[in-house]
Amino acid sequence: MNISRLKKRLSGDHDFKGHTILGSMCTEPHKMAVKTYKRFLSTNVGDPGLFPKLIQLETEYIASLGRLLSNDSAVGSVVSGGSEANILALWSARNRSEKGKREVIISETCHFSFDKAADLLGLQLIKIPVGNDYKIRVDLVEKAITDKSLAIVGIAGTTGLGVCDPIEELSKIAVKNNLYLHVDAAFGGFVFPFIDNSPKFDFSLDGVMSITVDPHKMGRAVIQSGCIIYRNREIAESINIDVTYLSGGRAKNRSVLGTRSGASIAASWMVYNYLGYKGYKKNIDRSMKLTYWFIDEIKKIDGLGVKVQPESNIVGLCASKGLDIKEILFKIRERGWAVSEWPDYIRITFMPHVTKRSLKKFLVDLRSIVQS
Ligand code: 0PR
Repeated sequence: MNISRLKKRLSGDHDFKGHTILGSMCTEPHKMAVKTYKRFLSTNVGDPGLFPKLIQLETEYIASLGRLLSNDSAVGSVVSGGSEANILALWSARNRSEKGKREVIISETCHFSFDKAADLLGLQLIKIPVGNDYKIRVDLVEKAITDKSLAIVGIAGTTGLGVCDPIEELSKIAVKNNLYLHVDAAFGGFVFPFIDNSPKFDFSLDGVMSITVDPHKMGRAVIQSGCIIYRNREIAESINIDVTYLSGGRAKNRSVLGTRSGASIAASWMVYNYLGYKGYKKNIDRSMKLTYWFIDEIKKIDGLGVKVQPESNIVGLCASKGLDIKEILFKIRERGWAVSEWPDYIRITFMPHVTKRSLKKFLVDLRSIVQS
């Protein structure tokens, strides 16, 4: 067996270099991330005493993200992705709360990782409808609070449409009712801080206790890299487990996983420092330009439109005038495009690997399907 045989066996799968993936939140990692990841592939920070300098790097990286999100005393971990980070956030919220509080108020548009978290942690999600802007209805959040309420979750960059819940208002409600507020910025965490006049969603809001931010989405890092960032150490430590037998010495563990990739930390740190604020801004500016260009092109096609004016680099493509969006989806997939299916729209994500050239080809196919 050799690599070329394996490559041949796997050829035909989509890959980001082929530019056919228009519905994913992942992308081709930055070359510096890949190089760094390879170098530190065998490191396991689940045994932190073996890699004290890597742990220092993680602390530094989390602190940098904390500062980006208006918090000088942020503590957290680089974990496997947004799902793990969301589970950890609700785990901390639950461990710090009084007994009997088990309801989590959250938008109906939340990522399915919260359903997993609730199931695992014995919590109940109280799902709140969204308004015409596809954001959680704040009036209904207030009404949903009971003496069993434990936490509120706001989403900064929803999975379907990339919009930001009104976190500022959620924060006020959380403070007033003494509830834990977690913000799922798995997608938006590497988007909104780099867009001028974007909605407020970070630790500058008093109620926000933790934020999920994924380097393996718009952060240009490698899969698996997610971050859970807590407002302070006390929240982070509420899920600590003491591990006594490690080769590097006794340590506290506070992730879902035991064995944990040090390469993800090193690669995320590297790409963050390599690109810097300017690099990330350039990255998202490019994506937003493509997003708006694409919308202008869509408007020229009779019967197609967008679900909502985007706040990030995600567009919900919808149909009117008797066109059937499911039929369009089926036919566009048949032509080799990988797009994401939602009840009444197709999600297109304008990630760094997406080019104008591939979008032009996609639009040609879309036109021919709609006009046939
Ligand atoms: N929170 C939000 C808002 C998300 O959109 C996602 C995933 C998560 C949490 C969970 O993150 P992990 O998948 O890292 O655990 N959103 C992506 C989505 O559903 C996941 C994804 C990525 C799906 C690439 C497909 C794909 O090709 O779109």
